[in-house]
Amino acid sequence: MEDAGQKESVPVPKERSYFRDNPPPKTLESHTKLAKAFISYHVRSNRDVVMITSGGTTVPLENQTVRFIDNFSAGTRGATSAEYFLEAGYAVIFLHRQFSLLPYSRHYSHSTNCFLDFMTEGQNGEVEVNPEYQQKMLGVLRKYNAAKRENKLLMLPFTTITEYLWELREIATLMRPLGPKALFFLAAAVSDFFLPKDRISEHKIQSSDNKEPVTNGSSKSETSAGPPVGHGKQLKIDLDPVPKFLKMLVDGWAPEGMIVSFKLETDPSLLVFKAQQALEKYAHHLVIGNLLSTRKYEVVFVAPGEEEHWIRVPVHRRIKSVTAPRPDMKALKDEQTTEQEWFRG
Ligand code: 9Z3
Repeated sequence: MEDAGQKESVPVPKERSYFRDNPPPKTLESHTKLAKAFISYHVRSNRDVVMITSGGTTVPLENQTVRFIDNFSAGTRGATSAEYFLEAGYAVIFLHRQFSLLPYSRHYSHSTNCFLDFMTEGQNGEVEVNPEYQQKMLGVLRKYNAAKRENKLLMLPFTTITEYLWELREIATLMRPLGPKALFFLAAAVSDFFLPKDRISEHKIQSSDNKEPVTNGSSKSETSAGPPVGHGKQLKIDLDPVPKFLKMLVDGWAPEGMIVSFKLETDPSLLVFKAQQALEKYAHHLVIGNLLSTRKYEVVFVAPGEEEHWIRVPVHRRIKSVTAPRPDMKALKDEQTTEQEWFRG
């Protein structure tokens, strides 16, 4: 209870206190500089710019992070979409989880083949691309080089949910001069929960109460009152909800931009409902819904005032399993054909 004479404290909105309490990443300044130059260049050339977010966001459990919670995403949707947006003439800011799939290199970096399998040794001991892969690699290489030459692809990595939100806020704000020529394509898997700065332990969380080092294979604590080494404590984690950043993006950071968000569910009966709910709550332009198990060959488009619209890859073009390792390069080729059909709708 407050004293009668005491001033009522004005609550700080959760969104604002999030950025006040969780410091920006060290890379923010350099990324902002790069993004500023990139955006100004494309404002001058009157080009559409899309910010694609891609990959999972982590929630560190320790400040010096040994353990973290992660959100599922390999970055396939984001990296593949980036290639198609570039082909459609957009400049792309690719805000991605570090070490997740990247546009163009994805064709080689995460294939079942080791990248060295694409190489062969030439007659004079030089390294060459295996003739089997040359034609396709040349096509990919040309597109990649064109994107670089024309300054149309800016890749910025993040790891944690906090880094992601800081970068998103900063870059979205920088994109404002683009007006309706700014598009946001939010494919990153964003954690709904996080551990606030003031509750994160600095060091690795210990699994036992023993504080003294073990000597000669026995611990002092084994003879004292504490539990013996090896008897683990339970770890209970109390997470806070991540503030609804989509609301901030739509209303504050990018009021003129077109915003496409993704909704990932595992329960089919929830997907469309949750997508519609997001649309009602945030009033943006499009939600693309997908289920974890079928995300590679079907998605549902949910737009304001329209019937939901499913896009499905025909059954004969689907790869057998989205999780099993691909047995050979044929499967990789099939997957790429599949994704082209997805994009063509
Ligand atoms: C997605 O639904 C993406 O399509 C996938 C792509 C993560 C499934 P992969 O990278 O997978 O190809 O392996 N993203 C989830 C988007 C998300 O987390 N949305 C949040 C929400 O709906 C905020 S916009 O609350």
